[in-house]
Amino acid sequence: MEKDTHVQFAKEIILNAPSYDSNDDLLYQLKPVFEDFKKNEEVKISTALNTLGIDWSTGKAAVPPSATANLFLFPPNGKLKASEELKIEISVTNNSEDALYQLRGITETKNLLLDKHEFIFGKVGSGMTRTSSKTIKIPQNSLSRRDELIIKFSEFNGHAPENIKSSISIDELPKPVFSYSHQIIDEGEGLTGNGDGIIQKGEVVDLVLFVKNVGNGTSEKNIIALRDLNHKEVFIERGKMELGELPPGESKSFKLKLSVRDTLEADSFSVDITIADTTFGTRISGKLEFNVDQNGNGEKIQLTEKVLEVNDNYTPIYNGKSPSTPVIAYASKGTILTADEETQSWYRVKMPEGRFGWIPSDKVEINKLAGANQQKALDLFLQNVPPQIELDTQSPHDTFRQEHLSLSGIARDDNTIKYVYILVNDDKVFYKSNRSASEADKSNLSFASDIPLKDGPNIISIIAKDNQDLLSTKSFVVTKIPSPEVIKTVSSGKDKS
Ligand SMILES: [Ca+2]
Ligand SMILES: [Ca+2]
Repeated sequence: MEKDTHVQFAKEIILNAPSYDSNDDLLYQLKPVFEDFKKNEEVKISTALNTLGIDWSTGKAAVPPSATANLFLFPPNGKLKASEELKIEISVTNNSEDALYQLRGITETKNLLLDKHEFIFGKVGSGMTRTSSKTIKIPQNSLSRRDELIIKFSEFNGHAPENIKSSISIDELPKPVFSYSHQIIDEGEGLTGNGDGIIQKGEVVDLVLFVKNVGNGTSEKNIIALRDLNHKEVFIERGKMELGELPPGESKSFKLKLSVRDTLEADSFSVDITIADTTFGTRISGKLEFNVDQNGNGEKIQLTEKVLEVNDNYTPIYNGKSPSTPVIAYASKGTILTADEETQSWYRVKMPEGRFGWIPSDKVEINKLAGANQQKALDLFLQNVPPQIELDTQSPHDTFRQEHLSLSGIARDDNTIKYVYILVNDDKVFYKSNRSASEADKSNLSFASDIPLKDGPNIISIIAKDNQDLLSTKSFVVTKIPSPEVIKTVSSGKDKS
């Protein structure tokens, strides 16, 4: 606190405050205090810069010196990816007889990350070249964008070199996209249940959550949150978990204990789920819904040992012995399954990781020739997959000085796209519904729009929603620079006299 310049300054004023009649008087009387303070601060700055090898002295130049400034960017051309480092190096060469004093440069750009960085050169003597550089790390989650970078100089005697400029183009990193499925298991160690895959009152079941990364980037930091369980008679063991690293195309599963009290009267309950990548901010949110069977067991379950062959393609395997339970896999024609329990109209079949599913008995034949070892692991069916958005242009952000941006692409879904809309800085500029699409076309929706741009950065977001209300967003920044102002060339005015 004592070292803080403002505190020091205030202290100085209070200690030196004389009696006064008006504010003007006070300011007049305090002038020497201000001057002293300024001088002291200048000495401090000067000393600090000196230790960095910068000469912060002042002086007069008889002849306005001429200097040339150069800008070097690394990577060259200022093109880089998010998470990489950008090096800005500026050198100033004094081509004249007299020195430049307290020379410094400052960056000016619409990309706030790169804006207002200072480059201190100090005194640049005749024929000398001084260099100053800075390295800036682009955050992993930076959106794609291209910005103009201007370096503005200032010098003690007003003899600053002319502004120099370039552009910086950042490509975003591929992002993770989550999809998920769930299943309950109501029979096994530590569980209380009848094994029919349907929740009844009084059961303690495993809730298995599957998360798959269907995006193109790895998720490193993430969180799964379960919230707003809508019944007090239901208890879920954990509300928050970390997924851990999840590369593209890979999936992970979690088991949580879920207890349903005997006193539950409702025939369903739900819990909200959010899976979010904390680096990129990509997330998927939805509801896990559970039906509670109030009638008890229904058909009697018996142990069995049978090898089954699936009759048709796309045959659903359900979580429980009811078509109202979630589908956990689809089996193709000829798939061999092993049943360990049966009722009159259902078989319970073995699934990977000690799980099980149910298939209607009229969808399979008993295969006496095949062995139980012929059952192959069935692919997990992803119950909740968000839409994918593809743009026709690779780098729509790589542009300047356009009044409009023509943007087109397609949104695709594993099931049905509801609509696509486009935001520019939170203003909706485009909307297209898929309501009139035929059954064959409902899984995709193409879009095209001429988007008006405003001066400065335009954050453009394309958002697609599917029939499960799952959202996908694709965002980038297009910076529109107004036509360059006509810079007046003013003669220096300081005549040699
Ligand atoms: Ca059950
Ligand atoms: Ca979907």
